[in-house]
Parts: sequence; structure tokens; C-alpha cells
Amino acid sequence: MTRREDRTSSELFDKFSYSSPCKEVIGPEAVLLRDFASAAASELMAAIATVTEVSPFRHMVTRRGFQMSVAMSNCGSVGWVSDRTGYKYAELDPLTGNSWPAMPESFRTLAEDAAEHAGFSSFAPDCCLINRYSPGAKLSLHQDRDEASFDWPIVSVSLGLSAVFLLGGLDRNDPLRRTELLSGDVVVWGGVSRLAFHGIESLEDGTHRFTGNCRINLTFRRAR
Ligand code: MD3
Ligand code: FE
Repeated sequence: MTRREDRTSSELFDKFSYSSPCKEVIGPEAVLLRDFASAAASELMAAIATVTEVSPFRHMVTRRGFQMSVAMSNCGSVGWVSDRTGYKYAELDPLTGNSWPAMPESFRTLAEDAAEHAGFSSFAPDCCLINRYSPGAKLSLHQDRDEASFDWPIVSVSLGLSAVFLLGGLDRNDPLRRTELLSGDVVVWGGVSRLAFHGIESLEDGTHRFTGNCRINLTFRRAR
């Protein structure tokens, strides 16, 4: 067994480029775990309903005053929010004035297991952003860089209608790779992919047994 320091970059590449029907490499240190969340999906949907009774979905505005087409809520010790002052993590939900709901155990366990499975140990998320896409909603190309450290991976879980995910590189003009994300798919983003540009194309109309006519994405992050 080679010690970690002894590994060559090609051995590290091998570790992340291992592919099987349910573990697909979609970028450097970006691992797609197809169906990883499917067994937990009904439990996750019930937990989403509980969380959003306390902190309802809402359309936030950007610094420039545009309303986002994606409706959002959060759970965990902090939540990601956007308003006319910009993007930030906040301990209180600005809509209710109260703390965000605690992160459900089913959420936490799934995120930690997925990170471990993808090769990232001891991920302990303190925030889960819940994104709800109705037909026509999209997320323009952006980077996630409001967190204190980029050393932790991000885990994302797709539920309901499928969507086309766009993955670029570290430069906004880098070519984009399109990947369809289906209900139950989990993606773990670490290393150099952590700061890659990414987005979601406009959601197509449809119906799904879990969500009706929408897609829900859970994004787990370590914000602080
Ligand atoms: C790639 N959400 O909330 S999750 C976001 O489906 C966000 O709702 C999308 O991008 C969604 O910020 C995509 C997948 C994702 C999340 C974080 C990433 C992909 C990422 C960070 C770096 C690179
Ligand atoms: Fe993002």
C-alpha cells in the first residue's frame, strides 16, 4: 500500500476516474453517483415538506434586483441568502426572523455517506440549500464561492423532474459539458471542480411522482 504522499498524480487520477454503472466521473474530482438517493427519496421528500413548513420556499432577489426563477429555502445552522446587498450565509431566515430548521438526520446521513463514497472523508455540512425548479426556471452559469473554505466538497441531490446540468471549468468561457441529472442522482464536487462554473438549463415541463411538476435539488455545503 502506497502512502498518500507517495501517490503519483496518475494514481490520484485513477482513484477518481474509476467508473462503474453507478459511479461516473463527470469532471476532475466531480463524481456522479447515479441513483444514490433513490432508496431515501420518499423520506427526503417528507423531510423537505417539514422544513419548508417552517421556512417556506421563496424567490430571492439578486444584488441587481432581479427575482430568481428558482424558489429556495435552507436548513442547518446557516442558510444561503441573496438580497440587494449581495449573497451571504445567514443564521436567521430573513422571511421568518427565526433560525433555519435543523438539518434532518436523513439529509445529513445521505450527504456524509455520498461524500465518503466519492472519496472525501469527514465532510460535515452545516448548510443545505433547497432549490425548487418549476418549468422554465433555470440557474445561470456561476461559481459557488461564498463559503469560508473551498477545501470541503459540495454534495448535490436531485429529486423529481430531470434537468440538464452544465459543467464548465475555472474560466467562465471554458467549454461546457451537459449532463442530465435524474431523480435520485447525487453529485459530489471537490478539488479543482469545487470552483468550476456550473448552471442548470431551463426546466422542461413534466410530471414526477415525488414532486409533481417540479425538480428539487439539495445542495450540501460547509459554509463556515
Ligand atoms: C459544481 N445548484 O445551488 S447542484 C447552487 O441543481 C447550484 O440546483 C444547482 O448550483 C442545482 O449553487 C446545481 C450541483 C452543483 C453544486 C455545486 C457545485 C454543482 C457544482 C459547485 C462546484 C461545481
Ligand atoms: Fe452552484
